[in-house]
Amino acid sequence: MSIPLDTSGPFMKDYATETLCTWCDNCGDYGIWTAIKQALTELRLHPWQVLLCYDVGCHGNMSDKITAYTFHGLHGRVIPFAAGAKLANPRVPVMAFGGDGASFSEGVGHLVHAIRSNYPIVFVLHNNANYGLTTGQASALTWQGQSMNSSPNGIPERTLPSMDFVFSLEPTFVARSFSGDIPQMTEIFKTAIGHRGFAYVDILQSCPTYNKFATHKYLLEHCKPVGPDHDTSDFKKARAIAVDTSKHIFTGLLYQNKDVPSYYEQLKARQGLKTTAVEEVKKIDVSEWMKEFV
Ligand SMILES: Cc1ncc(C[n+]2csc(CCOP(=O)(O)OP(=O)(O)O)c2C)c(N)n1
Repeated sequence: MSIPLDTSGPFMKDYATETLCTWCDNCGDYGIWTAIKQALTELRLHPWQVLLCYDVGCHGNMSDKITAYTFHGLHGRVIPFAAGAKLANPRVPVMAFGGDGASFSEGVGHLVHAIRSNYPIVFVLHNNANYGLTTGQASALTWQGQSMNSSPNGIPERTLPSMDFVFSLEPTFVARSFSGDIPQMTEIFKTAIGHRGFAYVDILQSCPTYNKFATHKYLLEHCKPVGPDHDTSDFKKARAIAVDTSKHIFTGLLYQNKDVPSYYEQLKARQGLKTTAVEEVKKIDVSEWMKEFV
């Protein structure tokens, strides 16, 4: 008996582009890129049904290596772009991607308020613990004492405890994976896209060129998926296992609260409306105002 071919799609190849990848050999961005395409395909989302927003950095160069609606913004500013787009058209799943440099220095204020506001978007942290694109300067997440290109004698500051910081803001969704685990990342992205509010996804990303401490091998040896008994609704426990990486780095869906309404759901002016803001502005005739600019 022959098996009928599924011709309905979408397929991984629909997300491909002809642009050559310029990431270093063995860069963790390859794994993250693959998992995103896999997750969107498994959710049966077509490239024209999703918006992928990129920050500036090595990871940001993914914006032209994937077919979808993509947006490549300014360094540290991906969250406001992504949130704005989602609020204008909440029917479209929106994912925002940022490096640890962008997200915990330049754009840290946006991250704080995105978690506080519970914007209904997915945020993926490409956590390679350095500023990759500008050739390996220390970020707030570089391990203390590590010698980096900007600080050959080792960085003096404490490493920012990013997970504790995120949990202190009472997030509604926190997951962690590493760039070598494509099946786990795929599952996490799928769950994150289905989350009601702001989904924070920390991907520990190997950077073979500049990060000589949290290497692919190190991550492979230390990352440990949470077991089936892990209670994702237990905030205290999730925070504790997220923060304590002394023995294992626990990965998987760490915490989810499905009861907190998203920012959009809280907007009184949007309640009960069947239309989106994008549809509504189309009905406004701006031709008279535009004459001022001619
Ligand atoms: C406001 C601003 N500050 C600094 C830069 C320069 N810059 C471009 S990419 C980059 C490093 C990006 O590092 P990260 O955000 O961690 O992403 P990665 O390259 O590691 O993926 C920097 C400092 C910039 N473009 N804009």
